[in-house]
Amino acid sequence: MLASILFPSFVALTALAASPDDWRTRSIYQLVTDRFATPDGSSPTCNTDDRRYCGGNYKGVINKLDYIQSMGFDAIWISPVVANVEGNTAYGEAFHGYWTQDINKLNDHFGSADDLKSLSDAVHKRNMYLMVDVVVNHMVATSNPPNFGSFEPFNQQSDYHSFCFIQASDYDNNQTAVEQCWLGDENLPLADINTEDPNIVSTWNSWISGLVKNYTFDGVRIDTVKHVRKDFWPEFAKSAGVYTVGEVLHNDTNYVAPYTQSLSAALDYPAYFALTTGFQTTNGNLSTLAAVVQSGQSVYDNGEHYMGSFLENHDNPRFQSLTQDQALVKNAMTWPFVQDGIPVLYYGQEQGYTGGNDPANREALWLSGYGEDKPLVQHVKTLNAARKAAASTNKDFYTSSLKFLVDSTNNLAISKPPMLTLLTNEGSTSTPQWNVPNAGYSANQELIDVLTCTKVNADANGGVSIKGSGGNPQVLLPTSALAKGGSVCPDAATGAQASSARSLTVQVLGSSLAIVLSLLVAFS
Ligand code: ABC
Ligand code: CA
Repeated sequence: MLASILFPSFVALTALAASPDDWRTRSIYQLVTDRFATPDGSSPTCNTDDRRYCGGNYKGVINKLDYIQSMGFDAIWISPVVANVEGNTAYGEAFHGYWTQDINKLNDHFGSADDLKSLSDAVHKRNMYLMVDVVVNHMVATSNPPNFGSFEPFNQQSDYHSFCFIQASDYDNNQTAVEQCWLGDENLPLADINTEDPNIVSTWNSWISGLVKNYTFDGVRIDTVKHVRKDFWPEFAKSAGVYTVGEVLHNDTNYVAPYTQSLSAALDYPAYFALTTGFQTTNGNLSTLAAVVQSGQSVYDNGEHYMGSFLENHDNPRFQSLTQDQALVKNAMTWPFVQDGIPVLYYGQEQGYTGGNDPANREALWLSGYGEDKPLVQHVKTLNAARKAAASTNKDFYTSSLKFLVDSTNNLAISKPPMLTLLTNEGSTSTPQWNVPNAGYSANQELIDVLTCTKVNADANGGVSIKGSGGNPQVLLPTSALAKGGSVCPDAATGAQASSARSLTVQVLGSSLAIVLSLLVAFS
């Protein structure tokens, strides 16, 4: 009896819609559903050049949740889930999920509706979040003109903007063309949906509301946001009812900014461009990254908070196809975990994958063997843990905005108390030097670089002056911010014992008790 009362109340608690504030404490693992894990743990060959389905699916993801969670991720972004065009096209099969044909059916290459619900349940049981990827801008056509009758539900020519391809020159000076002409090319046009039509708008709004509820998604990544008129988005986001993060593929913060007013946030493409160019060679300029981020802090609706911060994704060459200097790689990888927004790591980065442009950057992860002893897996694990440790000692960690205390061509010092991150693009043969006179620590405070567990003391004024080695980044935290017996530098940690597991149990029992009590009151 008691159990039957407790259990549904717990389920109801975890099913509360996740807001931007809920997401800001999270760390997201982006995966390509077809390429992450097979259901039976087998390792079929997967030649990225073939652009074919390779056999990953929802069951595979469920079986590998330990791998994701043990790196410290507490949210997952999966590929679009709806039914796509079947068979081979000019650019292969729709294994990535972006080639919609029917918005009311699922892509059964990834599993059944029940499989997707099982994934959602399995993710929630671990207190993780699930983010779905959605496309409202277009349907895929295998001919031009398209066979409009093959689309569901938008099966009339009048449901689409009249045909024209977006031209490269439109991107800078013709926003109407960006919104109303078509993506794709003659080989595979992306038929551009008439998102000005009120019936289509209301279909999309009820569709997203239903999708999120049906599978209990906690967040939505929205594709091709800049290709749909801006005033389409507020109602759509509201109908989703959860955190929404938009893909606005542009390098200018001022171009991206307006979209942060109607969606919870955007993927931080402007910072991405500065990040990759800043770290891909020893000649990059890190002060550009600082300038772009400072601009974002002032022009985005919530500053850089809630933005999705990433180094890699499925549309761009992997960072290790640009450089394999491991010091540069570690520095660049550190950024998303030490800034104001939400870190997003693209699957495979932790395994050192080196694929270039689409389709080479969509390698099967099973070919890596999911080794957890790899240096970059350890790097990611430490960064996730450091972020959580910083937040657990400073309740304002997530809500406060970072400051660049050093922003030179080759060195950055990023303060997000109690964390101080030192980055350099001088490369693995360098011995970088950071002088940060006003780091904000107390006099002689004992600090530790969590990446190497090397201790250092702040000076009498709370500043730090540090000579690094091997061009490596440093992430400094007070030793008192690390829990004794925790996962980060346990031998040096002086902070209180980790208690999160215990406090979660107390919370759950507490809320269950409250519900039992209110039931008793209701029935008395
Ligand atoms: C397929 C093949 C490719 C082939 C291509 C022609 O067709 O796989 O090998 O080259 C999906 C699939 C892709 C597929 C496409 C088209 O569909 O995943 O494999 O490519 O069939 C989103 C998704 C993406 C998805 C789609 C379509 C959209 O993340 O995975 O692709 O649903 C534009 C869109 C952007 C879109 C991206 C792929 O294309 O805006 O939403 N991504 C400029 C433009 C951008 C443009 C970008 C790339 O080029 O401004 O709008 O993105 O074409 C900066 C500037 C930017 C500039 C960049 C390159 O430089 O500030 O403006 O971007 O400095
Ligand atoms: Ca459009």
